[in-house]
Amino acid sequence: MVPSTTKLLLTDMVLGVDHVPSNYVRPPSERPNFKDVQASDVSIPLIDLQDLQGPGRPDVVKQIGQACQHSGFFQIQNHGVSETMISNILRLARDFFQLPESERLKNYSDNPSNPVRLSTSFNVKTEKVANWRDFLRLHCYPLEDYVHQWPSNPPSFREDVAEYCTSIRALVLRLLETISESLGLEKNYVSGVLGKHGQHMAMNYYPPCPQPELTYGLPGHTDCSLITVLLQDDVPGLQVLRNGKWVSVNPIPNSFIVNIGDHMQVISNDRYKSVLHRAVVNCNKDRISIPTFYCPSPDAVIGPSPELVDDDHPAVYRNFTCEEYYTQFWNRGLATESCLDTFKASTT
Ligand SMILES: O=C(O)CCC(=O)C(=O)O
Repeated sequence: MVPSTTKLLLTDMVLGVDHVPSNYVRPPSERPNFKDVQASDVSIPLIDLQDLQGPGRPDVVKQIGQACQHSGFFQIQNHGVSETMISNILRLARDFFQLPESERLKNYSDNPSNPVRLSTSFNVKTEKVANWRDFLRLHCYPLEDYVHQWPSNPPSFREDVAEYCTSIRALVLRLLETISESLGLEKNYVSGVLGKHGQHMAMNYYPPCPQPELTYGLPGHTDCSLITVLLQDDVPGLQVLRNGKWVSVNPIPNSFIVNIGDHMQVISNDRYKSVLHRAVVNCNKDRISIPTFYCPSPDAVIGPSPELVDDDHPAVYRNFTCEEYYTQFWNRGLATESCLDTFKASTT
């Protein structure tokens, strides 16, 4: 069957394909290589946040600090976001991607700086090989600046997503306090250097793929965020690089996956690592994931915390504005070399 090349979105294009079109096919050396992936949940710590407000707090802080240092990723349970809200947001995302094409396309944009953007792959303007993903990306903080621009269909979209964003922001702020403490910093330190703060959310939709061994939902990348809080449905797809091996993170119902992003790596002066991860696809089931990227506002200046710099730990990065970083991130496309290399402190 000949795929329709006239479709803007993968969701509509896949209806007619029984093979992966050539513009999605990775060169052999860059393919997912499923037989080399470790199937394991144990290497990504699962941390219970129940005790964060009680006498057990120092232990939770320690667990989070160790996870940030050694894995760059951890999973959380008892995080305060209700099961109802979680199932509701996953259903809403699915409902959005099942809307008629003409309704979805009202939100289409290929401009990465657009605060509401339904698009496909990663950056269709710059990339050479496409990714097996459609996504809706929303700016979410402050809510009142953005909600009125969000999709109005499904009808409860704005209200439900706004509630979800508010809950996730509260969770992120608790996590940032904990992470600050785990670095030996004052608990409001990280939140205090972010300017007005920024919160972006994506709803990723990965349709079933006839040849998942040839392509990615998203290839290996690190996140343009301080931390990312990811919700995934019950279909596996996320893989994390650990000790040079890709490890799949199998979904645990009602948990979130938290990872350190590039900006936290900078603030921590490389103590905490922004780790490569990727999303693979499969031939049977579509998959939804909903990452929230918590970030500094564009005018915020980010650099290593002075308290984490000394003669034994010289500053690894120069100070830079997040605007500079965002421009680099979106223009270069997803790549396994970190975008942070450009922001390294001069050693001369
Ligand atoms: O779908 C996933 O599990 C990962 C998503 C992701 O890494 C991203 O949206 O940046």
